[in-house]
Amino acid sequence: MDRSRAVSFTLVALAGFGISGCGKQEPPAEAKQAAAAPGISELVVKIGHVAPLTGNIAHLGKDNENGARLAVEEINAKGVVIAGKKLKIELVGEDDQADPKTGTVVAQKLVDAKVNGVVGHLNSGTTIPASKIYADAGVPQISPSATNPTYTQQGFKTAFRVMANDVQQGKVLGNFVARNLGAKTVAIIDDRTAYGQGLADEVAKAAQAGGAKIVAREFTRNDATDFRAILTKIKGEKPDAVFYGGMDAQAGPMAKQMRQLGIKARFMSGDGACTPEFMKLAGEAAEGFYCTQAGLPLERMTDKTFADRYRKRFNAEVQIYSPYSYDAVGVLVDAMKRANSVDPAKYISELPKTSYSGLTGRVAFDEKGDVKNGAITLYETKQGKLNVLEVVGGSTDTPAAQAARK
Ligand code: ABU
Repeated sequence: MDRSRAVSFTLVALAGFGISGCGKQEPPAEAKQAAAAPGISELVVKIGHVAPLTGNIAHLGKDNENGARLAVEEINAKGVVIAGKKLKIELVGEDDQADPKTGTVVAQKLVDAKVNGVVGHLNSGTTIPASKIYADAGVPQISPSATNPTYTQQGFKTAFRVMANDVQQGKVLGNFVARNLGAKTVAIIDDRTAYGQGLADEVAKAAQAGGAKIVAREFTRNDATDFRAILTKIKGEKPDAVFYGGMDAQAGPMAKQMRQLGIKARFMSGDGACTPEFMKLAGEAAEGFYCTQAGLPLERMTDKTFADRYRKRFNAEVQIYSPYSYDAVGVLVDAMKRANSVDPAKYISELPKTSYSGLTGRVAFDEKGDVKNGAITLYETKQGKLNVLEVVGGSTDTPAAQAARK
């Protein structure tokens, strides 16, 4: 049986279930759909989405889910046909609370629910352990935001990522602090997560290669709010720059506490803190902050109407990763279309051949499942705004090039 459980319901099939009155019952929700669309043959596909929807980065998790939901709604409205049936995608959302253990629990829940593919998770610390569960079950997974390189280095045929990784991001940050800012001494703090610690290590390597000295290496937690003890230690080292590997929920208050303690060093972070939420939490202390995003700036993406459609649908602004979760859904459906099947066992072989014209540019994967030509954008905060300083790498896909391919 097609493991997709993307059961195609026709009235005849539905009547068949009704008449027999025995055997395996299909889920009532699917039956209801078929009943609501008499005569229309639908192919119901479940796409799982996982991110923290509670806790101190729920704003980012909700943004990821919104991006995936918008893609699902638009694809459903378009009426995509696969194997002669109209695709009806159901988004199955789960909350992993940014916790690695919960991440594996909800991953197993999605596998048990027979999802056809997964977009997620948000955090590297949840994405990496969950990826083994999806790999064992043969369920394709695309993370829109987990940047730790390990995710795609485990040899899983099911693991893909649609944004650049922390080796690329760390090089840009480390190079910038040492060569462009001319920092001779750098203090580094991380939150001991797979993302925060991994990125901090990459930044340290690149900064040292650029001639800077790492004068302090401290760590905190991803639920901490008070950083004054480690910042006081760092102040004694008088670093030219402080880099934080972690998320906006910590980076915001950390920026404020640095300034309160009179630390004049430049403050930097990666994509997890390169967000509107950081700006809100840090307030005036955000001024002079440098950060990177592991992708293109929103205004340089291929579809300039995305932010408006998002705002209209969710009454909220794009945070950071929703364009990538939007594209991740598109990439899964594109592979299903080319395979003419929603069965993971059949469409998975199409994913490595992907050449998808997405909102975030051209999506194609290297042999590990990492996006090819991932961009890194470097930002500086000036007058209360995150301003683009430089875009390094990235695939460009202009509207003209897209039109030419149609
Ligand atoms: N990329 C930063 C946030 C997600 C993560 O990799 O943990």
